[in-house]
Amino acid sequence: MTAHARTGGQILVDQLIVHGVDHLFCVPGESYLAALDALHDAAIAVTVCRQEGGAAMMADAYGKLTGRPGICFTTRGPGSTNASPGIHIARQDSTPLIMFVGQVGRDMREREAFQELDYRAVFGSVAKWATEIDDPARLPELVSRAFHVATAGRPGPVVIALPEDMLTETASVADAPPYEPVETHPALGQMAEMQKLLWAAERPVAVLGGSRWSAAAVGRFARFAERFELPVYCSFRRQMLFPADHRCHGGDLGIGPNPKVLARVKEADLILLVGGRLSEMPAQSYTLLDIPAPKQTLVHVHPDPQELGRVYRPHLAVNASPTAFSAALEAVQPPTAGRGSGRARDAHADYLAWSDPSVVEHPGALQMGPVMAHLRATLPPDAILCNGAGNFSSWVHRFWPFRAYGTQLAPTSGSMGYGVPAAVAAKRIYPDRTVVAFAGDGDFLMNGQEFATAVQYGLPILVVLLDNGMYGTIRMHQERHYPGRVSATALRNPDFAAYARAFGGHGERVERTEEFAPALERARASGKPAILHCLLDPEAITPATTLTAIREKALASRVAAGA
Ligand SMILES: Cc1ncc(C[n+]2csc(CCOP(=O)(O)OP(=O)(O)O)c2C)c(N)n1
Ligand SMILES: [Mg+2]
Repeated sequence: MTAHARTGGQILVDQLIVHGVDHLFCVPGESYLAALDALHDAAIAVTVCRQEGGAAMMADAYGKLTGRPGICFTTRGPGSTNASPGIHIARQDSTPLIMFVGQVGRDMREREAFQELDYRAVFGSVAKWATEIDDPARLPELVSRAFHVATAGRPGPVVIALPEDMLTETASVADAPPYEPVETHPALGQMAEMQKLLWAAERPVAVLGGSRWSAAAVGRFARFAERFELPVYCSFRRQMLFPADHRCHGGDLGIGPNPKVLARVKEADLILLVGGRLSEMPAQSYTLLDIPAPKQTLVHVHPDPQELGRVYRPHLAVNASPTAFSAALEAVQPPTAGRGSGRARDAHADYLAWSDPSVVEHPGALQMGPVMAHLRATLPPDAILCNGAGNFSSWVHRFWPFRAYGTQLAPTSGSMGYGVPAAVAAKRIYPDRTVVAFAGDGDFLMNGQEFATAVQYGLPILVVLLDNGMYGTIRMHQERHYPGRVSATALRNPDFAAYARAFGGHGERVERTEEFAPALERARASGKPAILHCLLDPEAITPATTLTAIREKALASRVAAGA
């Protein structure tokens, strides 16, 4: 294309179009008015949010669902620092994301001008790359680099600061070509070596995690698992990587996992770890495998060579993206004398028993077993389930069967407040899909204001808000370590159903099991964003135990220890 003079703001927005951006999330600021003006006429759906944390989490959700960088725009110091939890999530969750931040004019820098920040310093350790663009003529080059950095190897967040006067200056420069994510393919010799190891193994298992997957890659891995009769486990909050109704699906390595899953992974003689890092949570505080040399034969497949050998010394390290690796699996042959379907079948039977909602009972008039059973019976299999952090999320992780890629939005980084913004983003991207956010009473109020964004854009998300009147997770840990000494974990909550109505949504209070189904039906029929304010007995602290039982166990072990 012939270059004609454009403002920095226009060049920037033109680059977004070139790289295929169709949505972005922002809170406006006077620092990037020229970019906002260029967006006025661009074919990009802009979602204006209520807080930058919400905008950045929406961008992360976009990245998780599409594999393309989620884009957010925030203003200087207060805006960008508000966005920081979303940047941290994208880092820990390996999500491609680019945050553009307004910056003071170039002629004022280094005076600590109004809201000035040194973005390279502030975001340098959390982002994959943090930079500032001084010259509008370099926007095509540096924005192109940002898309490559965000998506290459292990994906992650990029932060780009835009001095205000750079955005209004004009330059004549050609657009960059669209970015191409760089694929890393396994070598033929490595696939042959893996086949040899798999043939020699008696109790192999697969563990799937990380990003850079796709529906096609999941399908290919499933066919490989069938041919090898391989039990497959998903990492913490990566349950959409293998269909729960597949006969080789063994469950997930989450918080409070099925003890049978841990036993099977520990007793495996070969672990095929694809895409994930087996970090603290899935590795059960790093107790699952020995560090640095696991007893099991470890075949580690990861798109970033720096992750291979970082914690665990693999027997075979394969630097490949899950998409490229899964494609190469089609050529790997199972042993001719089949291993029989016993191990995969038993693992799947363990999962089915563990995830059956009819087996749980806990104190209180509202029972989560029937609630989850009702959701399983009424929501479509491609519904997108979102959550933030807190014990409430264990109801989703254990009892919702994730059956398709692109149906789970949950922070492996354990950041509270993720569920509602993720649901807003999901519904904005896929208006025809059912989108449900699970939230705790603590979790909800971290970014619950984005419910207003759902109302503003007419996005009928459903929020199932589990209110136990406390930061229950922390109370649980308190009872374990300091039994009976409740400190800073109790919450006095608003009427969340009235909150929903005040925002222009649909709100209902659910106190008893039998009230849930009709309330859900009314919520869905309303066509509005809805909150079901569910009152959960504080004793129902996990699907497996009560608060009192945890406290008594801790007190008893103190007595036993002579404390
Ligand atoms: C942003 C953030 N702040 C604090 C924490 C620590 N934290 C983890 S879970 C939790 C409590 C969650 O409370 P709630 O949402 O009510 O869920 P519950 O555990 O009661 O089910 C807290 C404070 C966190 N993970 N993230
Ligand atoms: Mg709570």
